[in-house]
Amino acid sequence: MRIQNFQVQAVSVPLAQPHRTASGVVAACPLVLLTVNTDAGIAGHSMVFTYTPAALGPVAQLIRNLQPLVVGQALAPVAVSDDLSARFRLLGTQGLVGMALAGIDMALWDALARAHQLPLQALLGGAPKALKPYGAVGYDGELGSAAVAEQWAQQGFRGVKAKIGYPTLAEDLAVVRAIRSAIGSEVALMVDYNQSLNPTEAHSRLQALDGEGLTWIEEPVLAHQFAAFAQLAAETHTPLQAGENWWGPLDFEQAWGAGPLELVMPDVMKCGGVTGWQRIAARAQVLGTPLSNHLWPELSAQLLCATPTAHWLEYADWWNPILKNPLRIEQGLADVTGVLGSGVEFDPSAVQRYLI
Ligand code: SMN
Ligand code: MG
Repeated sequence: MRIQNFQVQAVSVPLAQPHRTASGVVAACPLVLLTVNTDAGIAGHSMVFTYTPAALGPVAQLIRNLQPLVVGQALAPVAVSDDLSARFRLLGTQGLVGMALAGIDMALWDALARAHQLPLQALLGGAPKALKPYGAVGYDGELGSAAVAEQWAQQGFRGVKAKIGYPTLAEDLAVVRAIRSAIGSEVALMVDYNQSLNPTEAHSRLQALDGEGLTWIEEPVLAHQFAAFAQLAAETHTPLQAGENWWGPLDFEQAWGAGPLELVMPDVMKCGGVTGWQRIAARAQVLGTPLSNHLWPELSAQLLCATPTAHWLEYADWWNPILKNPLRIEQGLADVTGVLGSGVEFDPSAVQRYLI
C-alpha cells in the first residue's frame, strides 16, 4: 500500500465559551485537517491545532509542500517519520515543521489501522482500558471556576483541571478552595499555571498550594526550564505535571535527565505524532512515570490504551463540531470501543461551515 496524495483543509472552529489561561485566551480553534489517501483506497485522517490563526495558513501550506516528499512511499509511519525528520535536520523539527510532520504521522497511523480494520490501540498491541477523563476549567475567577467545575462533577467526571496564575497567590488559593468546596473531596483537582511564573514566584506559590490536596500542579515555569522544574518538583510534595510543550522524545529525555519526573503529559502533535508518543510511552514505562495526554482526546484515548503507565485522559469537546464520532463519555469513563483507526473522521458539512 502506497501513499497517493494529501487533501489539506483549514478551518476555524469557534468555542462555545472562550477558554482563558494565564498565558492567553482560546476563543476559536484554528485546525488544519489532513486526509492522506493511499493507492488501496484507504484514507487516514488527522488534525493539527495551530493555537493562533496566524499559523493556520502557513502550516496548511507546509503540509501541502511536504506532499511530494512522501507520495509513492509505502504506508510505513515509523519509516516515513524517521525519513522526514532526517530531511529536516538542518532546519529542525520543532515548531511549525514539527506540527506538520506530526500531522502526517498521525494520518499515516490512522490509515494503517484502518487498512487492518482495527482500532489504533489494537494495532499498537493495546487493549481497551477504563480511562478517567477530566474536564477543563478556565481562568474564570472564584465564582466562574467553581460553577464550571461543579458542572463537570455533576456530569460524572472524576477530575477537573483549573487554570490559575492569578496576579496574587491569595487569588490562586481562593479559586482552588472555591472549586474544592463546589466539587467535594472525591473529585480530583488539578491546576495549570501555563508557564506563567518565574522560578522564585513558583517556589512560594507551590509551597502555599502544597496543603490543598491537588492531584497535580502543571507547568509552573517555562516548559524548557528543566532544572528549575526539577528543583520545584523536589521541593513540592504535590506532584508536578508537564509535557504539552515538549517537542518530541528528546525534550522528554532532557526533562527526565534534569530530575525524576513525577508525571508527564505529551501532546501528540508537539511530541512527534503517534511515533513520538510511542517512544515517550516506552520510556515512561521503563521509568515508571504515569502518563496523561494533552488534548486530542479521541486519538489520545487510543494511545493511552497502548500506554503501560496510562494515567488521566484530558477531555476537551472543542473539536467535536467537525468530528463524525467525537469521544463518548459514559458514567465518567471514556468509551474507546467501536472505533476504527484513530477515531478521527471529519463531518464534511461541518468542515464546509468552518472552512477558511
Ligand atoms: C491548554 C490547552 C489548550 C490551549 C491552551 C492551554 C492547556 C491544557 O495548557 O493543559 O489543557
Ligand atoms: Mg496545560
